[in-house]
Amino acid sequence: MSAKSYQCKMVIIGDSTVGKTTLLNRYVKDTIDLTLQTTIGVSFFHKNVYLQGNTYKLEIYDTAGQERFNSLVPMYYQRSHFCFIVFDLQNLNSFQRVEFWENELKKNTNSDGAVIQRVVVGNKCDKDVSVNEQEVINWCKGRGVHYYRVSALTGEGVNEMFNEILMKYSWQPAEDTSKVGQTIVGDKKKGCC
Ligand SMILES: Nc1nc2c(ncn2[C@@H]2O[C@H](COP(=O)(O)OP(=O)(O)OP(=O)(O)O)[C@@H](O)[C@H]2O)c(=O)[nH]1
Ligand SMILES: [Mg+2]
Repeated sequence: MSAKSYQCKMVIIGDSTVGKTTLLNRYVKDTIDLTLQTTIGVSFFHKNVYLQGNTYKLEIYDTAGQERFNSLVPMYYQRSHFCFIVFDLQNLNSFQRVEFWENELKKNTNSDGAVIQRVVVGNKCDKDVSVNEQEVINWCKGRGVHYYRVSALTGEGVNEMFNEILMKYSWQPAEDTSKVGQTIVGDKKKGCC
């Protein structure tokens, strides 16, 4: 079977300081920047991943968690395959805010019937966890949302999370926009595994 290439759009949301940018730096560059500043507006990450003989071209939008940027974020939900809602396992308030972010996502999508896979991410699992994770698991189960615990600082669980969501969950690839050489984009079946 010939190797194929798929395009996948992702967006990452959640309160300020939960570690969204650090998580993407860890995943995309396998490094973290301890002098990192709060994100202003939105920044963009790109990564090619090779899994089971196929290439996945990821476009990932890193959004600002600060309230003053809230109105900017919804435009990045459009045509996304996955939305990561990140909270800080050390900060109960950031988990309580996950519901706010999920509602924002719901309010601003579905006009075209597209399904976004929602992934709740508990970051900073390298520190003493103060959020009750059973509550998180129950919250996610009740809503059909996937849950992962990771540490952007140590890298624990990060690659595993991205690999698993790409391979395990159903997502509809983007339209074919590149058609370069032998690359076939956009014919991945729903329900990939
Ligand atoms: N201990 C620990 N600290 C982390 C981890 N991830 C991020 N941090 C720290 O948390 C702080 C905030 O991280 P950012 O990645 O800037 O947070 P953000 O969610 O992008 O924040 P905004 O851009 O303001 O929305 C930084 O001091 C990071 O070093 C982690 O996994 N463990
Ligand atoms: Mg940031």
